[in-house]
Amino acid sequence: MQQVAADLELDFKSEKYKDAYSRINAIVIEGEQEAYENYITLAQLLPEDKEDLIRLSKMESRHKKGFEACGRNLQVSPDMEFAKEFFAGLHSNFQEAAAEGKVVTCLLIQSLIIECFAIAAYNIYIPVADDFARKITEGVVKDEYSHLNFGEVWLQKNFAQSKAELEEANRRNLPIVWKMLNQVEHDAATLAMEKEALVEDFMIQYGEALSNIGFTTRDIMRMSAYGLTA
Ligand code: Y39
Ligand code: FE
Ligand code: FE
Repeated sequence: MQQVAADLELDFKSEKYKDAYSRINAIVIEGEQEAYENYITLAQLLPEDKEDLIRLSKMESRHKKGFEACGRNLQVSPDMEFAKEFFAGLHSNFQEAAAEGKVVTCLLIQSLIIECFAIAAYNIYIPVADDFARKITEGVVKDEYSHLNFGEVWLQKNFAQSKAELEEANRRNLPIVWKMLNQVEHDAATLAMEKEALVEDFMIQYGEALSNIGFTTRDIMRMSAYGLTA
């Protein structure tokens, strides 16, 4: 067994671990599936970037297969119903934005918020994962940085005309992320993933992304405060 997991006395075969894993694993599988669909939708909205976006969507479907294998490896069946419900808020906001052609909102939801959430979760999971899942997750997280980068580059190029829509989309979607984190806090802790560490990593990634796009420190402080009390 890997050292960190051994020190924490994580028992990947225990009923308690597997029960929590049935929800966290499902969230990740559902998240990867939604990310796959979201990049296909974005490819339709951004014909100029179609090739890149289809490439990202294929990466997401590979990630999904990898995490399905992680569940099977621990003999856990993912609670997909729970996971669908977990993503419902971000899912419907993305769908609504896509239907209105609001590509900036779609990019904020998928390429900034969801990617930063994934990066934080995978970074925190890697040191406490079982050997099989750790290798898979290490490969996946590298891809997620490239997905975040796609959103940053596009939004940075189009910053002036996107700024107001980004602020509004942040205001509407960031509180949903805090609610999602609160909902999984207990299960994440069972996997030795602490909520404080997840919040910290998320805020670092998201704040850096907003800065790369062109927001000032002052903007970032104001935008980050939304929904912290959710
Ligand atoms: O872009 C992506 O691949 C993102 C869809 C994946 C999201 C994974 C969401 C992880 C949240 C897990 C929370 C565990 C505490
Ligand atoms: Fe992914
Ligand atoms: Fe991704």
